[in-house]
Amino acid sequence: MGHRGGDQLFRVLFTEFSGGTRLNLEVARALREIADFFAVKGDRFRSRAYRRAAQRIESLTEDIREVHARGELRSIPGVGESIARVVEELITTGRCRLLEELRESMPGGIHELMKIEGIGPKTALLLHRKLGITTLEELETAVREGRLRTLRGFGPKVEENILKAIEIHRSAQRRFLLGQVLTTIEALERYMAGSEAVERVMIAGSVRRRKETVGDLDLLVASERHLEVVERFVSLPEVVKVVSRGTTKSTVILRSGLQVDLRVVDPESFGSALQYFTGSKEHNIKLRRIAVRRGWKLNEYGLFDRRTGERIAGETEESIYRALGLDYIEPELREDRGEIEAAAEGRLPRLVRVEEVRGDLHMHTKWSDGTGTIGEMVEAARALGLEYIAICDHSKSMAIAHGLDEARLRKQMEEIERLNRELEGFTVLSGVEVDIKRDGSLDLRDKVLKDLDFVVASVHSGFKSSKEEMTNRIVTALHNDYVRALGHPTGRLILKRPPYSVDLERVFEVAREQGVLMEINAFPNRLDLNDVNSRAAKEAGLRMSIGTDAHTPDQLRLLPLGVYVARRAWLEPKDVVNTLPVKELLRTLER
Ligand code: DGT
Ligand code: CA
Ligand code: CA
Ligand code: ZN
Repeated sequence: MGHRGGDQLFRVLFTEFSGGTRLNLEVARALREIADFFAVKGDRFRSRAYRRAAQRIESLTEDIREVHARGELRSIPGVGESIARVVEELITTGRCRLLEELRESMPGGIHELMKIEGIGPKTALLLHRKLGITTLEELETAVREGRLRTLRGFGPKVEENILKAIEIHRSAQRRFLLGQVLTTIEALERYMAGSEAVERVMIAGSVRRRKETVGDLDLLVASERHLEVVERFVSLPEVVKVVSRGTTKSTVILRSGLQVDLRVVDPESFGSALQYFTGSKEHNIKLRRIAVRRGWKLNEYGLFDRRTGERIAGETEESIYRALGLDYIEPELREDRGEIEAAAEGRLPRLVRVEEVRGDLHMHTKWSDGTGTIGEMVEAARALGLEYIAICDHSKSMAIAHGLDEARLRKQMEEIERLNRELEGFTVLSGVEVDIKRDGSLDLRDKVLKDLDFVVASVHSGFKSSKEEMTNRIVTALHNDYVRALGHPTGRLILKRPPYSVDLERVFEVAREQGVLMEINAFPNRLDLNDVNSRAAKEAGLRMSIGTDAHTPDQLRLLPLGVYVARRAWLEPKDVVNTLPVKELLRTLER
């Protein structure tokens, strides 16, 4: 990926999150940074122009994207032709070449320093020249060692501010994987429920919607004794900083860097507060519009008649949706992707549920790079209430993962057969995660693939290939008669590696012809296919298989993460083969 600053914008623009004002702020920040650069270069005229434009955009009440869509960027005071071009580039690509060039014209990595609130190019240059500081770490150390106060104009107050800004920068930088925060949430909810003042406690925000990454946690409590609730909240053992403390809203930072927002509401408003703080913002905006059309008002306190002030609904979420003439919309669907229209017309899907999933269709054992024996995987799966698992170890070209060749795979199949004879009410499927080679051929011969219950084929190399090459490679693999599922179909690693470029439409089309399933890989940093692509796959007539890709027995607990993706993709039980009893599953797998 490109430059860090660019990435950050890119994320704001193209992840599901797209809060309007947030984009305005990001654009303004970029313009301001450009202004700072021009100031250092002594170009006061342009510096002032960019700063003025930044101010204007920051105070816009409308999303800048909408202004752009109408072709009216130039009508914003202070936005001339060249600035309009920069803004357009930021909006449409999430990048700004001018800014990137300016950054690169600075010595070393000091543009890193300028990401800290209060450090502009001038200060950054000074820190670099006088103290040789080029990274955030070096800056932090220098402050702690008291070296900054040797410079003119840098007192203890400035130092303190810099430290604070570094901390905030770090926590704002980070989004967390959903899988990383789920245990924290359980602990949080339990801790808060332990207070007598707490009547109800629930996590809202993106976590409740089960979005793949989350910016912060939004915890909601119903209580009549707000003060006690807040006291308990800020005394959480994991808290390293109390950002703000109030009787309706408080915010803390946990040791992990995770921010938690607490809202305390009166019990009769719990439903409307839950609805409001679950979001998404886009979903809520649309909902409010429906309310307004009926002469009502919807906010975190309830649904009210605008004229009489009378309360129409609010104690439960259901009451709100019902009053608005909508079927109840599950949190995972609340992204303004057509769910409100579907709810109005009574055609929402009946989403697949975690407890309907009977088996896990992708995992590794000691035979390749896993840590558990097959027996240990069985035990862990049974403890979770599953009825079957598919063992899908790596194939031989994955040498670092001790991938299996034909002979060892045969041995493993024998072990599984023996095991199945002893097991009652549980089945182990013989599978493999066979590597798709560069030319699209598979890493194991058909002779052995044909004897397996479940063949997952995956790409593990050549991520930089062209779209055409990658598409052909995968399509060739799908034509193999024994492939049953395409493993982690886009190869992305969340917050780390973008998907490889591949024509998914074509992949879906061929998969449908060939009767191949798409995998929803439930590993926390994969979730691949993602929600949007899984929904497209369903619409292309495909079914999915969910697999944890567990490498330890404990990781079998990740299965719900895959189900959350399925739910966000509008999938019903029939769209997910893991909901089938094992006999039916095996029948379905015979192509
Ligand atoms: P995140 O934290 O970035 O993963 O995403 P969310 O959706 O949890 O966003 P967050 O934490 O900023 O806010 C939680 C929910 O509260 C959000 O989904 C909708 C609601 N909300 C927050 N701020 C606003 C706002 O300014 N307007 C409206 N309508 N709703 C808001
Ligand atoms: Ca949040
Ligand atoms: Ca929040
Ligand atoms: Zn894999």
